[in-house]
Amino acid sequence: MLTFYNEAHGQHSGRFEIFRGAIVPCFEKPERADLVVAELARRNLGRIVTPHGVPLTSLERIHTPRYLHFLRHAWADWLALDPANADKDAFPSVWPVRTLRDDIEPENFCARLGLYSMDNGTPLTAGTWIAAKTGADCAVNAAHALRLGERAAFALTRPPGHHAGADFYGGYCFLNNAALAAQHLLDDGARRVAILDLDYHHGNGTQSIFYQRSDVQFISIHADPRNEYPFYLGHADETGAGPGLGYNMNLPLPAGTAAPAWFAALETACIRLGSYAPEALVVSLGVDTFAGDPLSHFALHSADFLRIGERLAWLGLPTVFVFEGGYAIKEIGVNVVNVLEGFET
Ligand code: SP5
Ligand code: ZN
Repeated sequence: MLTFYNEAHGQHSGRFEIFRGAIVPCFEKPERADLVVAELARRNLGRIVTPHGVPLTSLERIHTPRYLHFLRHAWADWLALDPANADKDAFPSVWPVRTLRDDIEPENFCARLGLYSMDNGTPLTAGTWIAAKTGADCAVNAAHALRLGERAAFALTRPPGHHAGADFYGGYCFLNNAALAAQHLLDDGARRVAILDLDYHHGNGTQSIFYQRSDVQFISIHADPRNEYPFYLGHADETGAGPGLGYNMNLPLPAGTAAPAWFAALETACIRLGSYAPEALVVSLGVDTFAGDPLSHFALHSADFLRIGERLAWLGLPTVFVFEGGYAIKEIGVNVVNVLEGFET
């Protein structure tokens, strides 16, 4: 399978995140993509190429100009506050919840960090913009490869994307790579595109981007948000709104879910997908459903990832895989490449 990979991803490397009052090393780290690219090469799964840079107008198909401007200039603004910030990551400290106003963009950079983010688990670093941008390049190039005749392509990106909305970051995500790929497929002429999100966490960003639209179907299998990040979205009763009503499907599953129940949900997703009859598919490929994942509480095993790929291939659709979460470092390469190999065989 043709893979788009850009080593600039390594420039996004957070120092730490905050978990239950403790300062812990970032789970989302450069090694994740390095290990997947090494496993891809080891198993000879096809060409690994560097993407062409896409224009900012491609990103504006999904993200607001205001948010992109913020993100592009964030590091310089952070340094402008205090040159000593150079060796600190930027974290938000105040958010416009409920009765607070979000219609006026504050001038203060720390306040703008809060306006454009959803959590304090996502460090913004010196290399965040370049990494996120070249990651988005991978996603858009992978989508474009389908028009150039590939049956499938893989965007090996990080930071991941599915928690990022049109104008906010969070959950380790800054630019919504899957949404950008889906939009590019539409802009290339597809009439309907489906996004299947298999990451352990609900893809709140992707859902919110397409919630009112019928040209992109969003289906997600994930941990029940009553007890898992992102907590405030991902329930089964979220089915879309306005013209998008009926084009959003959430399949939340309880902690401890293992292969039988997970694959039953995948079957439900595939049936809904088939009835939508999309012209292409984007898979948000998180492997944090793995039993050994340090953040998660599902119990898929490495061999199960081969079966996922086989089932997806059976849909018979031109497919873009976009890398999302997965934090079990030792097995991350095998788990991701198993999906791709299962798809190809
Ligand atoms: C893309 C993606 O998978 N984002 C996930 C964001 C989850 N952020 C919350 C992390 C909570 C940390 N839990 C640590 C558990 C250690 N036992
Ligand atoms: Zn995840």
